[in-house]
Amino acid sequence: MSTEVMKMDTALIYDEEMTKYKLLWPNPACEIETPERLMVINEALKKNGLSDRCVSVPVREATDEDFLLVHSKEYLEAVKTTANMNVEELMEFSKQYNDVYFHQNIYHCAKLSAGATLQLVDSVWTGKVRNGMALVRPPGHHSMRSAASGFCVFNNVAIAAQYAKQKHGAKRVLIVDWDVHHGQGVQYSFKDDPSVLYFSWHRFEHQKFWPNLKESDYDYVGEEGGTGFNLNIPWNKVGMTNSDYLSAFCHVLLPIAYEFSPDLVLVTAGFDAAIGDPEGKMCATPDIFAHLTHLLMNLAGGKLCLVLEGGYNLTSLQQSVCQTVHTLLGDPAPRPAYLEPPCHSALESIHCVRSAHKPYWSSLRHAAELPTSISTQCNKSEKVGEMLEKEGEEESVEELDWPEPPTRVSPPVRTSVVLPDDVPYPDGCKRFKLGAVDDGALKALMDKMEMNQICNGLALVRDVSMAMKCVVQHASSFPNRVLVVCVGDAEVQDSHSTKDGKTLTVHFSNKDSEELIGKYYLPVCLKKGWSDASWFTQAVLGLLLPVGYQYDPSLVVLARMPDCGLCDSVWQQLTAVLQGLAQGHTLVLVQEGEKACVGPTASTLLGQAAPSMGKFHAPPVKEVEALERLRHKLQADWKLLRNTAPETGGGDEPDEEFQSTVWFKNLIKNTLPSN
Ligand code: X5A
Ligand code: ZN
Repeated sequence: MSTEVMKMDTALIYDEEMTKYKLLWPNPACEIETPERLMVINEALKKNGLSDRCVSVPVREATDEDFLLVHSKEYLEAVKTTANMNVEELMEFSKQYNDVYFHQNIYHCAKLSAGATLQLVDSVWTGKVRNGMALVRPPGHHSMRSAASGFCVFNNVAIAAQYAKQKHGAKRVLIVDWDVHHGQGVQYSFKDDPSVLYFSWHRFEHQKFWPNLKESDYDYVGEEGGTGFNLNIPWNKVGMTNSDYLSAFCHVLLPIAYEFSPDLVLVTAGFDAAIGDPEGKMCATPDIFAHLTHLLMNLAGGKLCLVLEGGYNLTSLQQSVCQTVHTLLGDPAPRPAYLEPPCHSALESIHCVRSAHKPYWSSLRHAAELPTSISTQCNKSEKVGEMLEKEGEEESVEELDWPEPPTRVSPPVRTSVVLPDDVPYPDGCKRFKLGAVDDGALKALMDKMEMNQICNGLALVRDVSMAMKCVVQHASSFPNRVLVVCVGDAEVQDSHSTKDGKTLTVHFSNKDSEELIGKYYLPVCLKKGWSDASWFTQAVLGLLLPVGYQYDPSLVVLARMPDCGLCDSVWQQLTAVLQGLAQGHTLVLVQEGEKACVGPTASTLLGQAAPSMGKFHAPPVKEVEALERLRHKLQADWKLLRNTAPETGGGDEPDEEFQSTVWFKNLIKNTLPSN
């Protein structure tokens, strides 16, 4: 068993030179792509002490050979000539493409932009750092083999994916495109390539939004050998929120990404999907990027490279980038704010893409078919977008005000462990000194977590059931909520499932206890034979995580019973994703006999990436059906569990709209809705 602490550095790649080109003539479509974008990000990272905490990796110039991985020789040579053009010639040259401008210095910057991306891939792949971000201009994801497009000259991330395959032998690369525009250039590059899985969500509005392509819709799944390896979630309304994005991750991207099991993750990280952006007109707050980042950090053993794309509201842009970099560095994510139910239009899109991909991914095998009645032209009233339209305030998203994300303070102690004397202490953990492993020690540990002096903890206890009881009882003296996740067969006392909702228990066990289901007690069947990766995607990603996010606890208690039946990697993945909740305040209770899992658990609590899970088997039908019944029963109470749009005219619609309106008003009034 290796207790070696892995390198945990985060690379930051930036060069001021990339601020040295700009639009030289009037062009409303292009004026938002400014040098200030990079400048404000750089300033904000410095101001928040983030630059200093990262490893600064120098840029380089991408070579012809690098560009030719994706682009044609003719196009490359044509771009080279722009370095010697006058303004008039640059304007003429730009005209042959869509929404893009050239400048004498843009070719130079484009070489640095792609080169920075490749430097990042090199650093992460070789383990010099564990993850990182490249802050670049020009962006890349719209550019095609022989064409510039949408402010993009060369396709930085597409080049990086090819490069990772060819130079480093990467077998499977996941590209997550959370920019609000469709990266059609990336899609085209890998449309028939099953070794690159491309995921993009994007403002689409039934093809009315730029770049207005039919192939940006959910039913474009790739071609030939690459069929099933292109995932599009079209947003048909503006005003998408944190819940819509989290739903897309829990119900679409993550199950498929885990099944794909990439050995490298690249993010085309545009921040125009955040609130205040004039292009996206969406309403997700900057702190959502802390969660999106966190949720990607346990894929590919943590090998995660983010590359800047869009983002045009300078405030929202810098806040979002800071949230992202904090998370890359391992700082616990803030509690997710403003989680209202996902909107109808988002659920329609999610439903559509899940059903389109059902044939290709075993984790979607049970996904609902598309009802023939689904109206993708749904014109039901839709909260923010609709409200804005109704009030004739087309532009008001830009004037939105939102609270600045809370400052992220990491507790002085990351992981505290309470172990019997004969168990060796894992590296990097702090011994919680209080003598014996008893109730007193557990309570004191919880108090320190509550005071944010300790982030998380691990205790090896004689009787997990008893310890759990003690912990839950003690937590009831706190003002906030506790999520109890219990794995293995055990008596879970009735008192845990308090009616007031101060405790929510999710209990994975061998027993069929459907009759015990309640809003705050979720028994989930964990039969032998399905304690593997497919259990994780179905039960953890599709059920536990959405409920957990919506419940928004201030403490997570994860209890491991004897014979819990999970192998290390799955247990570690579970531990890792739960750390996105409760500001990372996780208390893990392990039964004494389960000593062997102390090391792996501690390493995950310390923020090391969880190892990839083994091979994916199709989940057992009976168990999935039971899980689906549970999800169905619960989705009235826990709306983030939904992965299909409720039938129109259904009972709870007006209520939902009411809630959204209240939420929206709260947001613009700069107040937090009470939970
Ligand atoms: C990288 C990026 C947007 C282009 C919009 C053109 N491009 N209308 O966000
Ligand atoms: Zn964009």
